[in-house]
Amino acid sequence: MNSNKGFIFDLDGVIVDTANYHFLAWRKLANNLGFDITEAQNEKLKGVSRVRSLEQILEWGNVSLSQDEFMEQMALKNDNYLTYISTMDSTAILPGVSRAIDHLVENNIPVALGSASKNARSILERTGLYHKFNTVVDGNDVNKAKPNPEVFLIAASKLKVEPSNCVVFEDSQAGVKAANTANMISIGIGDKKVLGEAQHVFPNFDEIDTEFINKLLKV
Ligand code: B16
Ligand code: MG
Repeated sequence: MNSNKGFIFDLDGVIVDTANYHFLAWRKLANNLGFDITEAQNEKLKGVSRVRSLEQILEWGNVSLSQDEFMEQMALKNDNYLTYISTMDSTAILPGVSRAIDHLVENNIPVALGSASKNARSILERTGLYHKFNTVVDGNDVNKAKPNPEVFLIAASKLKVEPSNCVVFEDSQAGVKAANTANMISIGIGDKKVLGEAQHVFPNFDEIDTEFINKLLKV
């Protein structure tokens, strides 16, 4: 198939349901510090870097930590998160995702990962998806967290595709904002009420058929 398009997938909440594990680990941290966080607050954390997430949570709980305590809490949160994902394998890939990625790969369309997570590479390896991506850009490769578009712009440049020819799949408000700022086509995965800024929103990948993807290739 002849196309000048590139596709960029977010990881947590798009390819695998780790968004829930991030929430559980942050909630545990907040509870240990004497307060709670809600699912609505968690929406604001999706796609946001580990450091920025902890800063935000501490603001909500009105808690201040020394630099050492801050680093300790970040490490604890990540340890808990790693425990949640320790048994993850290919069965954790969300429905419809492999079909979409395989369709793009079979048609030689460049595919990238654009995630804020520093654990992204290990999750891709665990689920057997790593080799399908032409490039992986994650939390280790960026200085500016979503909603800054840096992660997607680096992915586009590595794919050698113009930003305006890139399609981004995102489950977070911050990520949709980042894709829009990068002048990319934003596809929200989740609730339309939450991801209203995206150009298209689907509840999950099962609802995205090959015909829709082929249409995007021709836009
Ligand atoms: P880590 P994504 C993001 O991944 C998550 O949505 C966000 O909840 C998390 O805080 C962030 O990665 C950092 O993750 O602690 O594993 O480095 O959605 O951009 O794939
Ligand atoms: Mg996400």
